[in-house]
Amino acid sequence: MKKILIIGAAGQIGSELTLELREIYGGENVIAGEIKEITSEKLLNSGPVAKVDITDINNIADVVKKYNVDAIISMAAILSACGEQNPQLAWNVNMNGFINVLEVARELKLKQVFNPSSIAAFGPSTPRNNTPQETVLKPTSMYGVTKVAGELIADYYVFKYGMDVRGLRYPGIISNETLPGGGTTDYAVAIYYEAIKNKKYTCFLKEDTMLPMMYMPDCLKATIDLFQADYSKLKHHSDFNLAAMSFTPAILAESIKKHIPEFTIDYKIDFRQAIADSWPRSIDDSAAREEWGWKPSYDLDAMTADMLKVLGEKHKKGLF
Ligand code: AKB
Repeated sequence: MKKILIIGAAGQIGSELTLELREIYGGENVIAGEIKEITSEKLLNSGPVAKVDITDINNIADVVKKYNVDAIISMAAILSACGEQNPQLAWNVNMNGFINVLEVARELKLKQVFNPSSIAAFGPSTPRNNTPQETVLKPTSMYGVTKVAGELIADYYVFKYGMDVRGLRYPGIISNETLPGGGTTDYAVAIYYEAIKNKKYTCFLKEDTMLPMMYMPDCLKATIDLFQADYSKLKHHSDFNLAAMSFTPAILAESIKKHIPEFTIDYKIDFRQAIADSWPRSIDDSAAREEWGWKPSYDLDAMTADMLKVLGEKHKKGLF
């Protein structure tokens, strides 16, 4: 039986992943590690919580020893837009923090480490359409730099120490439980909240900015499928391309209009456009499909229908 520590358990992905893993492994076997105070009743009532600062190696080691953890999922990160406001912080959390996780895992002989990468690992010189698994990795954002360095250091620990370290390159993730914080793809979440609340949205990316995206249920499935995959069958380890759909703000607005015809979008472009322009438009994820059977379930219209239904109910209850 695995004992899993999730670092960043109150974040956009961490909050839902923690609950999903508690369903699979049992609440007491999944420790919600978070630097902030956890306020979600669902997280507090379904299993242990621990204060974890990823930049403090002794803090991580203490929690791992206290709960007999044998796998760490490291979801704590400073995302692309925040990373450009504070590049040093992004390096410290994303890189030094991840090395802390790897070192604790090496010293305490943990069975597994999972660390997500991102489409931000690619840069302007990468082919932007159907971006291959093996390609140029020269990002221009600090977040991207930390993601490439994270992939490389993860593979180093695999080859040097024989450790089991895995990860995949998330596209923009859209969800209705916990808001993302500080990313470039965040518009694709905010637009649904605004569509329901105000029937209009002002987008910080240009209307024709095509980016790879994924709905949270597919993100959770991909994460758990790779986490549980037979390690001996994996040729890649920490850098799997992952795809579900690609769309622009204008295409997303059309999808919303099918449910809310009066919805309007306008545009006020900011610094995040430059980040988006350096990323792929679509991704070739055939290695993930071949090595661990990846297949997404949601396309844009299926996601929109579900997002508007769930958020519509939350809005009626006065939750936003
Ligand atoms: C971001 O926009 O920074 C993230 C990502 C694509 O990794 N959502």
